[in-house]
Amino acid sequence: MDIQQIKNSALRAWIAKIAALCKPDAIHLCDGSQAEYDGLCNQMVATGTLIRLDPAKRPNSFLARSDPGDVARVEDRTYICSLDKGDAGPMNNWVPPREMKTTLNGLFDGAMRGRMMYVVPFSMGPIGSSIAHIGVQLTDSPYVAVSMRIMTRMGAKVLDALGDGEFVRCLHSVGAPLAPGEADEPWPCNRETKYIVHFPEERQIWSYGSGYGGNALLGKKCFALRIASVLAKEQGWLAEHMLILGVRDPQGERTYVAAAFPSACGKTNFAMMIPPAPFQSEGWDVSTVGDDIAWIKPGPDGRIYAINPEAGFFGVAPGTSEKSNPNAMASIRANTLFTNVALTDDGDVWWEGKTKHPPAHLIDWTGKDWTPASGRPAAHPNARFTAPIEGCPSIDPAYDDPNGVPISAFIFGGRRSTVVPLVYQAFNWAYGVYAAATMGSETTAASAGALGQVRRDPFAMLPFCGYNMADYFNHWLNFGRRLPNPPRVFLVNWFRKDKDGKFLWPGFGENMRILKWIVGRTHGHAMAVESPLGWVPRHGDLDWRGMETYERAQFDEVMSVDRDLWQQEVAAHDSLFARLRSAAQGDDLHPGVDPVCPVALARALGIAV
Ligand code: TSX
Ligand code: MN
Repeated sequence: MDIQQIKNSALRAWIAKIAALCKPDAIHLCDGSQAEYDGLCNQMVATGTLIRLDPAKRPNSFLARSDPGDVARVEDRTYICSLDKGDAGPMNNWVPPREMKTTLNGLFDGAMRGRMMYVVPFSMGPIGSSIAHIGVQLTDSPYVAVSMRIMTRMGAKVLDALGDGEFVRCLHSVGAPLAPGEADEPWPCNRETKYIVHFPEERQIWSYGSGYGGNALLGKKCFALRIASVLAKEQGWLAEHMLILGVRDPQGERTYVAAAFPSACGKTNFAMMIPPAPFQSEGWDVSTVGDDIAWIKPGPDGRIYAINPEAGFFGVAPGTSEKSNPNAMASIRANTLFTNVALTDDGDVWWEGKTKHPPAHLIDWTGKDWTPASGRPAAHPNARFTAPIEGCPSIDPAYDDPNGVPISAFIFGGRRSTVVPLVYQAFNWAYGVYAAATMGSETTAASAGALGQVRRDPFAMLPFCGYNMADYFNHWLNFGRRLPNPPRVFLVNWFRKDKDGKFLWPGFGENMRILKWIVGRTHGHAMAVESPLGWVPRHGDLDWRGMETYERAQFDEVMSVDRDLWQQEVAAHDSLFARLRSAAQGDDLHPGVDPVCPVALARALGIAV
């Protein structure tokens, strides 16, 4: 396909402008075909960027090993460059947009020398859906181009749908221009300089220096969360870091819920959950609409409708197994791009937690020989699979429905070994917003910083909100006020432990018992009692079939709330809000913020503080 064939004149002009700046050797307009994908993968095998896995064991699948310094999102290099600093808020890095443009224009000048510039038109959401939006990514990374084909609807059909319409401009370079005749690296990137920059008013993303995941696949965190959250606030919808799942009851009625969890809480596992045997044989079923991002808009009937803007899974490999997530394992059986996992001697992949016992020999994620005695992980803890959602056995029948699916409940959760009970239902929308805003999760070995510290992650959006977090809370409060029958809000914690450090709840498929109660509550037939925190199930309000050996005392413990600990919890909530409040008050350029006061809200709700 030729650039001149593009009908959208603004797109043609932008491509020409960026090509003049970045000076690539040539331009390739991606049509999104299988032949194009195969060609790019073969080319990357030839240059050493990809290793083809054994076609019998992993058909049409590849392994990539990144630069060891380019293995995760770089939050300290991520910027929201709104015109007004107050619009970025205290949780985002900010630089005046003009100053940042000067810096970036310098970095991108000639950045694509010696490389191809790929033009990647993509739709976030079903093509033509009124909830979907279109972006175009310009990138000098073929790895990114093929990843975008898995993770989004990509190619010529998107240009047809775009017509003369608006699109989000996504510019990406690995930031490693080649001198004439210079040999390329298998994973080019810029080891010194990385910038992940959002210009919300201009609907633009400029990403420099990294080829990895959320830094480089700009449709995902950068567009579908940071830029889309700004669009959503302006236009009255929600762009959220949420999975979407459907629960089919034995009568065949499907109830959809959206759920937000911080990282390392098993979001993908929950999205693909398999109900226990007694539920299955009765006709209960859980289906997957998405595992990471939800775009949610009010419909003409007063309900709210969600789409998954993505078309694939970019999941953490370590910990994924036939035991923890059989649907994920089936999803990555073929047509999958693995990054930073270990390579087995027979051309397959392995990672920590995939099997109980590791193979006797592997090539680790850095390309070195590895044995169980090596004393280091074989896969990087943030190793990933990139796989099309079509390969997922639990894919929901409405996954591709342009109308989206109606959301009946929101679920929020974190990893808390103490304090927070297994489940409670918020008394009302405003209280649900408060509980989601004050969500916290304990750091794990996979996250940076000290182990077991509670880190506040409001709505699991802390790294992904493209504007002021206080404005975001207000947007949520307003969104619910405008709905005649807002979704019910639930809080869960699968990770409560006893005094000996043992998990009090088995989790995984057994979470179906909580999910069934949640669905029952949204339809007004499941029973509950009022507690200081919210509506909670009594033992008899949950379906225990198949789990009769779970002791009543254990349920009481996993549901228990200690008054003194909860007071400390509320004090921690208040210090989070104080951060937002002082930032708003200290910034006289931005007087419009109306911060939420948790203590006042808690008192109004009758919680002792
Ligand atoms: O994903 C998890 N979920 C949600 C599943 C639908 N994990 C894994 C989190 C790491 C990403 C969980 N881990 C869950 C959970 O519900 N619960 C736990 C804690 C746990 C771990 C092991 C056991 C029990 C609980 N093992 C036994 O009970 C034998
Ligand atoms: Mn995520």
